[in-house]
Amino acid sequence: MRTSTVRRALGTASALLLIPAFLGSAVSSQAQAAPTATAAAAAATDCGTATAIKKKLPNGTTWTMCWRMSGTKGLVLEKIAYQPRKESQPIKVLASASLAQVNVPYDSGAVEYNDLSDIGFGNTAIDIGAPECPGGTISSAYITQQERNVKALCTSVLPHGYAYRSDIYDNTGHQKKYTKQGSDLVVFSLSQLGWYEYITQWNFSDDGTITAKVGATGDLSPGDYSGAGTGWPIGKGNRDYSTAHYHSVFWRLNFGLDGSARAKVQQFDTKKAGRGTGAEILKTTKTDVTKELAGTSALRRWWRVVSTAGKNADQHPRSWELVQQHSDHYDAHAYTSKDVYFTQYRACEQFASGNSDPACPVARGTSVDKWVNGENLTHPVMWVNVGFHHIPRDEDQTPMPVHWQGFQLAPRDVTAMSPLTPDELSGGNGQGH
Ligand SMILES: [Cu+2]
Repeated sequence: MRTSTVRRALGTASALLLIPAFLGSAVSSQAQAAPTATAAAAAATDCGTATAIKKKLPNGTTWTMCWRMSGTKGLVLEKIAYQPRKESQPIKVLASASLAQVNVPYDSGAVEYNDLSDIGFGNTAIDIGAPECPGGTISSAYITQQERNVKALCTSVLPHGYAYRSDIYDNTGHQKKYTKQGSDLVVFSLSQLGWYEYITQWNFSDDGTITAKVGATGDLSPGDYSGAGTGWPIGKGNRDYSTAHYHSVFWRLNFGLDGSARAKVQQFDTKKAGRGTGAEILKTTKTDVTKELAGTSALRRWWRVVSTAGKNADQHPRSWELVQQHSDHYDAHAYTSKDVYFTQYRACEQFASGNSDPACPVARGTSVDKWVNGENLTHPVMWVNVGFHHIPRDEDQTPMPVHWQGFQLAPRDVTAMSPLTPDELSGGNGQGH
């Protein structure tokens, strides 16, 4: 079969797409979390009109943050802090984190969508049903555009398998097995834009790793069929070619490392430097990124944001490393042709493209590539672009299996040892090993 035989119930989101006049007003609308019984808790953690989340995971790590729904950006997380088991205070990581654009151009050249700035992930938020949030808690937010409370956020704790495993000998010569299972605090929201449904998800692991990802599911658009070359035959024979397209997803990360907006950015590259006795010699060099940067991924290249305000117990500055897996960036737009941007913070710069905040000078342009213009980087904002070129397949017919794209922030020297290390091993093995 093919997807055109399926009809989606005409919910709010589908209706939005049919009414072009709606689009203009959607851009400026901001949904706010409704006042609830958790208001007192929010105030206690200084969330303002947002709502607090505080969760202690089974291995002792506590994550705290505030959440709210923006009409355009969807789920916005603020004041994200990480408190490993033996830390007396939460370690502040991010002042805010959210999506910054979802750009979907079709290979046929017929259409292109900018889902955040044109339509909005919060405006199109849909209710999460209890079976979709197993073992978790569903929280509501008032969505202005829909004039109702939407069951917009699922918060749960999910296992993620091995944290570690090691068979080692102790100092009496006895072998001992250390093994631990890890878990994540998982928060997600759902948005229904036309035929697609997007899952905006963040996993906060007990070892400090933050995983941001967007899942696309729902249905292939029955209106976007083309021919061989720009589409893939779906269903019987070679009649219906579902058009290939890109999903370029942007995230905007405003760091507040150890409570300070000031942070440093560094790029690392590893290159061959000759031949050793048994293998190639690889040398890793560090480049301080002191000015705004539009970065391109490469093998053996990575970036980190380094705290100017906090060190771990080994006197290493705390930092968070950007871990990008595969990304197929779309090179037809300047702003989608890079993998990461670091720009000097400006409050009016919130969307990677279609940034129409009147507080931003018109001359600065409306996309993130334009904002990289040589300014000193003292308060860096990281924009992560992860592209996925989706060539449909028979299996993608309704309901389309979720395809995910995202990145991670991994702690690098945030604590002197992993917070999951057993106390008896916490003396470390780095020095004099
Ligand atoms: Cu797709």
